Amino acid sequence: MSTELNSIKRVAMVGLGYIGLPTAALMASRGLEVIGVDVNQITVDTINAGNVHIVEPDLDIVVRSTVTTGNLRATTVMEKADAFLVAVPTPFKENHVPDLKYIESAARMIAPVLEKGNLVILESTSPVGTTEKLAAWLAEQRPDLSFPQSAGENADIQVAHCPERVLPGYVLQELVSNDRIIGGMGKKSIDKATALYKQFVKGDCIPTNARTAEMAKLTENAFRDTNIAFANELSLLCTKLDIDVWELIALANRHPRVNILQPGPGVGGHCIAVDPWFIVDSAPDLARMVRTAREVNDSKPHAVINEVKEKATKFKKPKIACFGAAFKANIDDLRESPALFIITELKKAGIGELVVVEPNIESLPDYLDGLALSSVDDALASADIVVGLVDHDPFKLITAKELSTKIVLDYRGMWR
Ligand code: SAJ
Repeated sequence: MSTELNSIKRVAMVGLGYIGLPTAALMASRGLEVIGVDVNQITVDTINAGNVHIVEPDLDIVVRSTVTTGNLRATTVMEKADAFLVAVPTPFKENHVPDLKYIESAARMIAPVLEKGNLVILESTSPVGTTEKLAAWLAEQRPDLSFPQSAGENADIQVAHCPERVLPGYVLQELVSNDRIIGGMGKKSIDKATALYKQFVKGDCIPTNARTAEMAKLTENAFRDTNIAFANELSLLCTKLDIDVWELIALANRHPRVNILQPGPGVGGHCIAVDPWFIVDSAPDLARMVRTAREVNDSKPHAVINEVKEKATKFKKPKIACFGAAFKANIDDLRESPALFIITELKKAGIGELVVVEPNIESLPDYLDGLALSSVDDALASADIVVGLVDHDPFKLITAKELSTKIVLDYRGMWR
């Protein structure tokens, strides 16, 4: 590999969240000098003290060791670097229109310190065309430098999109083992980005252009969303037809070419429930299946709420225990959680007495004021209706005997 390609020694990671921090720590553990840049002073202070602000297996160990060796340092102020990686949120605004304001402000932070020879990589999941927008925002602020959209291979600054594709709960492992899509704005950016990722990725680094890389990431999550929507639709059909949906899917999946995912109380998190809308927004008339899958999955929590309410009518003052508030099993992340939405709506409805069991968090959000967290045993001791919302490992240990006197609504198939 040429010296120019190996010239990345100092990396700035913009955004120290669920993706940025593990990636920054991993790169630092491979000997790169990594500056983590985040707008949140508390996040920066926490990391510089060798601690972490998110729950992810082994992340605390890697952060502590790389902060101790000095390879990882956090700051709120942008500094010069050889490569800039952007891992900021890409949420949507009203009507599911993508909101690129965090990428735009990352561009504003990076532009003043850019120097000839730098590489800028967008890792955030983004609508098609965002990498080109990022390059345009940088060019606007630095007319003294050339960028790939106008200067191609000879540009002073190279720009690429290398989407993250790691599963929360397995981030450090998947950052190394997953294949990485390297979507460049030209060959030189692909080569430079590949040289950087090769320092810590064991999977293949697969070259493509930036637009295809953007769409590939959205396609992966839309595929999963569609498959889960199919499972969720089956669960509604099975309730009506008096069939056990878990048994049905297990049987269908015995076919060598069928692989249906699992139904649940809805699809949550900040990826699968968001990213397909970026495809819909780019071509609303064409993305009919992607939109319908989103609508099916978004309707599932309402079906759950209706079912709980209906069961509750059997009691004067029902005691309802909700098991799980996170968006999926064995994590602490409440973002876009269907379980939390269901709990919130049940509380608003004011039916009976509500308790929540969520072993991965210390307290519920403030707006659920008055709702306390309960232990598994206390909740089981008093509940008339047990609602299984998240299949956390400790919940799977609850026995049929413990549930025998309860009305059980198991939306994860963990107590069958
Ligand atoms: N879910 C089901 N049934 C299933 C699988 C999942 O109801 O059979 C639900 C989960 O409970 C959760 C939601 O779907 O509420 C999303 O969970 P997930 O585990 O499918 O995905 P995420 O959001 O944690 O991570 C996804 C991953 N994408 C794919 O598997 C295609 C991950 O690889 C991406 O990196 C991540 O999105 C991302 O950052 O985009």
